[in-house]
Amino acid sequence: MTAQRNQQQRRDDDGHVYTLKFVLVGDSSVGKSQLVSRFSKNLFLPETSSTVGMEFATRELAYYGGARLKAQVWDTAGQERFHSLTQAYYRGAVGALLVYDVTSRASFEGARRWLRQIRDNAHRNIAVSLVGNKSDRGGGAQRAVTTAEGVAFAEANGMDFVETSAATGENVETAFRRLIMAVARLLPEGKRRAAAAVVEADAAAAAAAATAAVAVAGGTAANTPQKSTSGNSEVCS
Ligand SMILES: Nc1nc2c(ncn2[C@@H]2O[C@H](COP(=O)(O)OP(=O)(O)OP(=O)(O)O)[C@@H](O)[C@H]2O)c(=O)[nH]1
Ligand SMILES: [Mg+2]
Repeated sequence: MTAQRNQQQRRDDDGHVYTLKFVLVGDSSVGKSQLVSRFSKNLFLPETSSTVGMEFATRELAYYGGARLKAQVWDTAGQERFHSLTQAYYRGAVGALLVYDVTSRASFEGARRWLRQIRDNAHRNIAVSLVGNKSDRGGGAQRAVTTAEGVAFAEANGMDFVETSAATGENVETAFRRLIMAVARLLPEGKRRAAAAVVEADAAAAAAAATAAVAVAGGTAANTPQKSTSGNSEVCS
């Protein structure tokens, strides 16, 4: 892209940044933080510790007709002791990823409770997608929840459904992008076009992310708080 076009783009962008807030919910250890890490930085850090409080990462997704779209993805603790934070967490959220672990029956049962909490605390128009994470472990005896059960639960509650692996990257882009599209359908025309571009813009990048090998940054990160793990993520606790 020429310098002239870059300049033009910067001018066009002025005042046209659409920030959409998304939240992740689900039991502790289902992989919420790893999904955010995969989506925002294409990284998987196998030994990270449980989230304390809440934090968010942002990722800018597309340019379209002078509009920029920023996904602000909020991640919170699945642990019970942090549940008093919930109202602030849901405020302004336009989409939610409801995550369970396909190798944990308890986390799938827990998803019902999380869905109730979304319905009780979030805006009534929030788009909710059900995500069965750790599909890389779902091929054998470790699987505790079938794909059909995930589909049935999602259909019964008007949710999109996808199985993902934060470890391999499989379907992580798809999960976020489909949720963004679901939200975009509820937005005014200008924002809708911007969000539509998200899906079209860098399909190649999405495919690359989906097949990316497990990336381990700087060896193991045991006992490292998950806050501020990249330049483009921000912390709010
Ligand atoms: N095999 C596999 N392991 C995963 C995957 N996603 C996360 N994990 C592992 O599962 C554990 C929990 O992941 P986290 O992302 O910290 O879970 P969380 O949902 O954020 O948990 P809380 O912060 O306690 O609510 C970690 O050991 C991760 O490495 C995945 O897709 N596949
Ligand atoms: Mg976490």
